[in-house]
Amino acid sequence: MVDISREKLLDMLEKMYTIRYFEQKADELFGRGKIHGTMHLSVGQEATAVGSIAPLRPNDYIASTHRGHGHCIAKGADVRRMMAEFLGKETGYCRGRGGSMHIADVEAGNLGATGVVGGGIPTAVGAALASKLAGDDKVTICFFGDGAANLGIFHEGLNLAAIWQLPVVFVCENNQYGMSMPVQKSMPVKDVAERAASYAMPGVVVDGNDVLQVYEAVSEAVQRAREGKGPSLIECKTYRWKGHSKSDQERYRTREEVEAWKKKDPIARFQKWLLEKGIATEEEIEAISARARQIIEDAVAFAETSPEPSPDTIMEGVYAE
Ligand SMILES: Cc1ncc(C[n+]2csc(CCOP(=O)(O)OP(=O)(O)O)c2C)c(N)n1
Repeated sequence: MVDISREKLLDMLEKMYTIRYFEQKADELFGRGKIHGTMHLSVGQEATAVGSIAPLRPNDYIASTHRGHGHCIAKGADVRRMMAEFLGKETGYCRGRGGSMHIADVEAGNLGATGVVGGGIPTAVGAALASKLAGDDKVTICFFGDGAANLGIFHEGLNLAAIWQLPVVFVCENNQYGMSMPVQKSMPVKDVAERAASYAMPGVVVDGNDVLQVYEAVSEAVQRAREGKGPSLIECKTYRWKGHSKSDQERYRTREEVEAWKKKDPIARFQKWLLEKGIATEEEIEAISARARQIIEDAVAFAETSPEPSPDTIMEGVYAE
């Protein structure tokens, strides 16, 4: 039995539902022409975001990715401000100017999402260096994809973090593809986690669709980091149900493959476990799901009734003043 309170387990389920419903709603609003640009959905990957962030304290840090809605919600972002940002409203996190890939919430420890693949790695290593120099015991989790693990910045970041023994946990969300490129064709090794050995840090592979496995592995890594024992690399094997972004024709994978992964739904799996262990009843789970739906409905109402940015403010935030 995992060592997590019932209250926390149910909160984890609610966060997973909130992420799922947020993204499904964003997808729908995009289809109705209410959201412009593009976005990268993480439907199917909810267990990696929630399982990784649940072991953190509120003042610990995360650095996110271009597929970061789940990370933001799991770290406690205001879902109403997120939805307002998606709809380009003045009440959004970037006053409606950034869209889905630019949500930062530094007060909540979220150092930001980024459209630059691997861009969160130097940010996270820098934050961890700052924590070490300040002598506080904050830990930083750095999220990135399997594609990012083939970039120079990944190797530079892990190397420095290991040399300086920084309090950072590298969480690779291996969703099997970088855009349309399958991992098997882009890496000579089977697991990204094997690369940890080059930097003398623990490298662990977990089933990224099992929120409890993710939680346990990341908890251990967070503990090590907090005790001054340096970084770890956790690879979560998972899958995104939707295309890479809104412009993806999905010609690189079969419908059967997607359907097979949908059968490994991380939310259904966690619920089954909660029921089997007698931690929650069907009614309680339904209430959690209904609450998450309500959070999203409220967020949409807030966003839709929020003001558009005034054209007079178009130059604000472009140059430092
Ligand atoms: C530095 C950089 N190179 C290339 C791109 C274009 N690009 C955007 S997402 C992506 C794939 C990233 O794959 P992965 O890191 O596995 O993350 P996933 O999309 O699978 O979550 C690429 C190549 C970019 N945004 N930034």
